[in-house]
Amino acid sequence: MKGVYLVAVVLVLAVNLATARIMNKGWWKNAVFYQVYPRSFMDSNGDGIGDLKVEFDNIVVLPAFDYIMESIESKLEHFKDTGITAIWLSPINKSPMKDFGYDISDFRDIDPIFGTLRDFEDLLSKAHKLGLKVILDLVPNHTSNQHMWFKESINSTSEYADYYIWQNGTESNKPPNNWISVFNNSAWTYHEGRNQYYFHQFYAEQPDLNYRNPTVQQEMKDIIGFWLDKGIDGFRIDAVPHLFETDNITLNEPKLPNADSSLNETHFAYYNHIYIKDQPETYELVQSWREYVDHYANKNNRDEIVILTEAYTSLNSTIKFYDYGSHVPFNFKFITDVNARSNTTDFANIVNNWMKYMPDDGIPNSVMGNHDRVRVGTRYPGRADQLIMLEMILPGIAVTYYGEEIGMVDNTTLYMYDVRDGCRTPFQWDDTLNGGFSNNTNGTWLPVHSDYKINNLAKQKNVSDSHYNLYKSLIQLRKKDVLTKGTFQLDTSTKNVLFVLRKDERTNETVSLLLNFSANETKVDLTKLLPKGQFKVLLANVNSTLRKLKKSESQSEQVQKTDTTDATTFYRKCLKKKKKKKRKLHHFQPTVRKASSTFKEEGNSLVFNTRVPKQFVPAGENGNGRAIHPRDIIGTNTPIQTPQSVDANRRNILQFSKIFYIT
Ligand SMILES: *[C@@H]1O[C@H](CO)[C@@H](O)[C@H](O)[C@H]1NC(C)=O
Ligand SMILES: *[C@@H]1O[C@H](CO)[C@@H](O)[C@H](O)[C@H]1NC(C)=O
Ligand SMILES: *[C@@H]1O[C@H](CO)[C@@H](O)[C@H](O)[C@H]1NC(C)=O
Ligand SMILES: *[C@@H]1O[C@H](CO)[C@@H](O)[C@H](O)[C@H]1NC(C)=O
Ligand SMILES: *[C@@H]1O[C@H](CO)[C@@H](O)[C@H](O)[C@H]1NC(C)=O
Ligand SMILES: *[C@@H]1O[C@H](CO)[C@@H](O)[C@H](O)[C@H]1NC(C)=O
Ligand SMILES: *[C@@H]1O[C@H](CO)[C@@H](O)[C@H](O)[C@H]1NC(C)=O
Ligand SMILES: *[C@@H]1O[C@H](CO)[C@@H](O)[C@H](O)[C@H]1NC(C)=O
Ligand SMILES: *[C@@H]1O[C@H](CO)[C@@H](O)[C@H](O)[C@H]1NC(C)=O
Ligand SMILES: *[C@@H]1O[C@H](CO)[C@@H](O)[C@H](O)[C@H]1NC(C)=O
Ligand SMILES: *[C@@H]1O[C@H](CO)[C@@H](O)[C@H](O)[C@H]1NC(C)=O
Ligand SMILES: CC(=O)N[C@H]1CO[C@H](CO)[C@@H](O)[C@@H]1O
Ligand SMILES: [Ca+2]
Ligand SMILES: [Ca+2]
Repeated sequence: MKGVYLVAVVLVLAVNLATARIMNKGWWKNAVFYQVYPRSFMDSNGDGIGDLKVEFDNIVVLPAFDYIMESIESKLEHFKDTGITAIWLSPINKSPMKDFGYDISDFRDIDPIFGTLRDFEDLLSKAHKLGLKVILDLVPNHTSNQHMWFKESINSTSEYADYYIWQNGTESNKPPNNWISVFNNSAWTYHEGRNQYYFHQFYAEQPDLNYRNPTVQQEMKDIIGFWLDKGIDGFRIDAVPHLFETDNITLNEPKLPNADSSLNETHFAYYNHIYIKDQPETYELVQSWREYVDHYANKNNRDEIVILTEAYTSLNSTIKFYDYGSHVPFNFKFITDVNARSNTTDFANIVNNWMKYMPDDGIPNSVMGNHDRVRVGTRYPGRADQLIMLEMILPGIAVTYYGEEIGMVDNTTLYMYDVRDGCRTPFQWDDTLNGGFSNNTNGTWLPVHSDYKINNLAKQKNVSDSHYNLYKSLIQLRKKDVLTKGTFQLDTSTKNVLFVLRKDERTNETVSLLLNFSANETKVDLTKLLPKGQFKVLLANVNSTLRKLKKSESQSEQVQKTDTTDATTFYRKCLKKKKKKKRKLHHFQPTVRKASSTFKEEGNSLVFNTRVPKQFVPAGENGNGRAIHPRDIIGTNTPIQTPQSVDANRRNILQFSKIFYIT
C-alpha cells in the first residue's frame, strides 16, 4: 500500500512540473499599449470626473471601449479592428489626489471617485473577454502622507517606524543635506510629530518608502500579488530611477557643471543626481519584481506578466533596465531629446542609439506622450500623424496616450491644479455637451478642449481620412510579418526626409515610411531607396492629396514610374489631375490591399507621408535645439516645472504660439 501511495505522489509532482509554465510568452512584443488617464476618459455618473464604470444600453462596459460598443456583438469586432493590445490605467487606487492618484493612501482599494473594487473586477473580466490585456500603474516609490503606514511611522517606536526615510535635522535644525525634490525645493520636510525630517522625491505629501527595509520590500511584493490575484496582466512601474537613494546621508549632491544660469540651489535641475537617482540597488529591486511575476505566472500557468518601467534618465541607465527584468523600459527620447526643430539625423540618432545599446534579445519601444508631457500634436504642430506613423512603423512596441489616436492637442493656457493640466483634458468622444465625456451641466474637472466640436472620435470614425482611421490602419499594418519580424533600416540621405525601411528577409516584402521634415515639397528619388522603384501607397497623413486618389488611379500612376519615381512629380500630377476633372473622390483604402498583378514582382509598399502643413517651422529658425514649451525640455536632470513658475511658462507658450501658428 505504502509503495502505491508514494508512486501516486511522485506522479502528481511530475505532472505539476510538466504543466507549470508561463503561457503565451512574448504576447507583448509588438503590442500597442494604450494609456488611459481615468479622470479624463469617461464620466458615467455626471460628477465631471472620469471613472471606471460606464453604463451603456444597460450593460456595464469598460471606459476604454465604450466608444467601441455599438452593441455587444460589435464589441469584440471593433476591438479587433482597432487592434489595441492592452490598456494601461493610470493609478486608480485610493488617494487624496494631491498628485491625482500618484499619491496612494491604500494600495489595495479603488478610489471612490473611480468606483469600487467590484467595478474594477467587472472591467477586467470584460476586457479579458474582448481579448484585451489590462496593465495597472504601480507607484512603489512613495505613498500618500495619508497612508496608514505613514501615520503610524510618525511614532518612532511603532513597527512602521522604518517604513519611510527619517533623519534628524542639522544642529540648526535645517534639512540633513542638499537633496532636492523633482518638484524643486528641499526633498526633506520636517515633521513635528517625530521631530525629524522625512524624505520625498516628489511632493511633500508623497513620502518616499524606505526600500532598505526588507519589510517594505515584502509589502510591495504582497501588493503586486494582490493585483495579480485579481487577474491583471502586468504593471507599469512609476518613477523607477527614484526608488533608492544612497544610504550615506552626509553626501551632498554636486552641482551640474553646465546648469542653466537661471537655476539656483532650490532647483532639481541644478544638481547632478548621483546620490538620489539611478542607484544600483534600484535595478536589483526591479529584478526582484520581475522574478516575482515570472514565478507567479509560472506557478499559475498564466500568460506572461509584463513589466513596463518609467524612467527619465540617461540612455545607458534606461537601457540597463533590460538587463534587470523590465520588458519595456520606456523610450522617452522622442519626447525629451527631439522637438519640432530637430532634423532627420536627430531622429535617426535616437532610433540608432537605442538599437545599438539595447541587448540583442531586447524589444524596442516608442513613447510619444503621457500625462506629464505636452501632447505630441502640440509639440509638433500639424505633424502629429508623422510621429504616430513613425512609432507604428518602427520595430517593437508602441505606446499611445489617450487622445493621440484622434490628434488631440493641449489646452496650452490651462492651469487649474497643476502645470501638467494642459495635456489632461477630457477625451473628445463627440460634439455633444462636454465632448460626450460627461453630462455635467456645470462643466468637468478640467474643461474639454474647445476644438471638440470639430475634433472628436465620432466625427473621425465617419470620415475615412482621419487621424483615427489612420491610427487604426497603422495598427492593422503592424500585424504583417514584415513589421512584426522584419529588419529595419533608416536613411537620411535625402535632405529633410527620414526614410524607414522594414523588410521581411524571407519574402523580400518591404514596408517603407517617408517623412518630410520640410515645410516645402521635397523630391525623393525612390530608385536609390527601393531598388526596383515600384511602390504602392498604403497610407498617408490626414489631408494628404495622395489619399484622395482613386484606388486604380493611384496604382497605375505609380506603376508608370518604375525607374525614377519622384514623389514631388507624383504629388504635382495628383494635384493637376484633381483640378482638371472634378471626379468623385474615393477615400484611400487604408487596409493592405492584395498586390495587383503589376506589383507582384516586388510587393513594395509605401506608407507615404507627403508634406507637412505650412505652419511647420523649418529647422534653423530658432534652431538651437530648444523645445517649444519649457515642459518639453524636461529630461535627465530637469525638473517638472513647479506651479510657481507657471506664469513664466504661459508667457512662453503665447510667445511661441506666435511663431508656430500662422493663422
Ligand atoms: C448624468 O448621468 C447620470 C447617470 O446616468 C445621471 O444620474 C444624472 O442625473 C445625469 N445628470 C444630468 C445633469 O443629466
Ligand atoms: C508608539 O508605538 C508603540 C509600539 O507600538 C506603542 O506602544 C505606543 O503606544 C505608540 N505611541 C503612540 C503615541 O501612539
Ligand atoms: C536624533 O536626535 C535625537 C534627539 O532628538 C537623538 O536622540 C538621536 O540619537 C538622533 N539620531 C541620530 C541618528 O543622530
Ligand atoms: C559617507 O560619506 C563621507 C563623505 O562625505 C565619507 O567620509 C564616509 O566614509 C561615508 N560613510 C560611509 C558609511 O560610507
Ligand atoms: C531661486 O530661484 C527662484 C526662482 O525660480 C527664486 O524665487 C528664489 O528666490 C531663488 N533662491 C535663491 C536662494 O536664490
Ligand atoms: C554608455 O555605455 C557605453 C557602453 O557601456 C559606454 O561606452 C558609454 O561611454 C556610456 N555613456 C555614458 C554617457 O555613460
Ligand atoms: C541636425 O541638427 C543637429 C542639432 O540638433 C546638428 O548638430 C546637425 O548638424 C544637423 N544635421 C544636419 C544634417 O542638418
Ligand atoms: C451644478 O451647480 C449647481 C449650483 O452649484 C448645483 O445645484 C447643481 O447640483 C450642479 N449640477 C450638477 C450636475 O453637478
Ligand atoms: C483652456 O482653458 C481655459 C480655462 O482655463 C478656457 O478658457 C480656454 O477656452 C481653454 N482653451 C481651449 C483651447 O480649450
Ligand atoms: C530575395 O532577394 C534576394 C536578393 O535579391 C534573392 O536572392 C532571393 O531569392 C529573394 N527571395 C525571395 C523569397 O524572393
Ligand atoms: C521653401 O520654398 C520657398 C519658395 O520656393 C523658398 O523660398 C524657401 O527657402 C524654401 N524653404 C526651405 C526650408 O527649403
Ligand atoms: C509619467 C508619469 O507617470 N509620471 C509620474 C511620475 O511620478 C510622479 C510621482 O508619482 C507623478 O507625479 C508623475 O505623474
Ligand atoms: Ca464620475
Ligand atoms: Ca525613493
